[in-house]
Amino acid sequence: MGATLAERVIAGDPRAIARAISLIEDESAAGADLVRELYPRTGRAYLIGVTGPPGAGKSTLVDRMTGELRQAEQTIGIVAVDPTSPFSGGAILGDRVRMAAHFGDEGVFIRSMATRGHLGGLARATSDVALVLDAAGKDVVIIETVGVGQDEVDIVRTADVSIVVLVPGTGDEVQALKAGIMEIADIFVVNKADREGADRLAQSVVAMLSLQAFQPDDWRPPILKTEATTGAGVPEVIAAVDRFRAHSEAERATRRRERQEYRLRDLLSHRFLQLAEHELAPGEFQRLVDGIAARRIDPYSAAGEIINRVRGAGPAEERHTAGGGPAKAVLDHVGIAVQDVDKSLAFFRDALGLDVEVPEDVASQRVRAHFIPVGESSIELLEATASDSAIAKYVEKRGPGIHHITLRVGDIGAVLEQLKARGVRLVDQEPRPGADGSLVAFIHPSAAHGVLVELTQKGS
Ligand SMILES: Nc1nc2c(ncn2[C@@H]2O[C@H](COP(=O)(O)OP(=O)(O)OP(=O)(O)O)[C@@H](O)[C@H]2O)c(=O)[nH]1
Ligand SMILES: [Mg+2]
Repeated sequence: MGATLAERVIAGDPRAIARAISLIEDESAAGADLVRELYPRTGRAYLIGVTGPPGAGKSTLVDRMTGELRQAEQTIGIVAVDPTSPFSGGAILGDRVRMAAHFGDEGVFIRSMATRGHLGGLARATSDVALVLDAAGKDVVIIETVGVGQDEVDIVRTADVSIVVLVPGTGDEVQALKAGIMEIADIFVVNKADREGADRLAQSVVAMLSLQAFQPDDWRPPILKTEATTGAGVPEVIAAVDRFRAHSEAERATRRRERQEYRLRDLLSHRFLQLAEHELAPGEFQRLVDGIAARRIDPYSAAGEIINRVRGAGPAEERHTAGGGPAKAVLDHVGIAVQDVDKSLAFFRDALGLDVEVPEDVASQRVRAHFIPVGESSIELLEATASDSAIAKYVEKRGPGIHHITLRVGDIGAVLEQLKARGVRLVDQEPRPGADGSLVAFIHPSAAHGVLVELTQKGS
């Protein structure tokens, strides 16, 4: 008694599995907690992805494959992603009927998932469901998706083996090629081989593959003909999966790592969006969208503004100047105009004991520059190499000394806008390209109490 949901899932209890999947589909916090608990118990199941055009016979094939695998005493979890499109509005019911053969078989767990309601998080929800089935001890997890959207294709692409199901005579061949699912196939299945055109379709796949250069050790995707309704050709599909599994043993870790990376990125973008929505005032996101529609702001600046807002709400030590204003800047460097870079380098090295690296001069705009790192910031020594350079004029007029300070900001465009709104006199009205992909702009010394202030935004 008193076993947790995770424990019951791990024990393979079908009702617990169903409950766990519902939690995940609801995108509830409980679902995330559950995945956290189950994750250490995953990684054992072999993940088979099956995709192809609507109505290609994927579910029928999966059903037949399940029958074969059950004979080999493998336990199976099936996730059928239903696009709820006009093509297959009845697919959930259809899947249930077709899968009825396995009804009551404890070794098979079948679940249909709707694409709708996941707000682009379909891949995430599907992988989490696959994790549940993996943790529940299923030997093989099969995911069926219709190969029409990027999400659906990605789900299958990152499986341990990807099966692309094609069907003759419907013009689907071309459609499938367009959907970009051809290049993800480890195994091609031409289903409905009883129909006319199956051989021609198989030939066109052969022709397509012959355009690719395969090394002798490379896996060359086989093209298998099946008649899923009768089961003809299905044992050959299972045999091909076995061969691929043996062949790709070494690469499987890489493939799985790719899958984890994809998941992490997907989760991160999802969570970042949530965070951004949380940081913005109600209706603000929509106002930004309105602004973009009305050409008041461009999408890049709008995104930049949102990112700044989220950054401003970051860890406490970064928060003291929340709001993304100019004060959020950090000191990048202090520029000192000198008569002779080498002599002043020697001073900073010998007298102050700073680590002066081998001088790596930046020669531009008629100056020689050398940076000395000091903690998070640095000192930039500037020597004029032409008598008409700004540095030469500065030294002539004022003697050597501090020439400018450079503040690093997150979004230089936004900072300039704020300064303009305050009527601050600027040397540069718009950011201009600096070194290493950075953007720079100067504030006029008359506005900054006699100091020439350079703003910079690091290149990404
Ligand atoms: N003639 C013939 N019909 C088949 C074959 N395989 C499947 N079908 C039929 O094709 C129809 C669609 O099969 P499904 O298995 O639902 O196809 P699906 O690809 O899962 O469909 P969606 O999930 O809706 O995209 C059904 O009526 C099947 O009976 C086959 O090999 N030959
Ligand atoms: Mg189906």
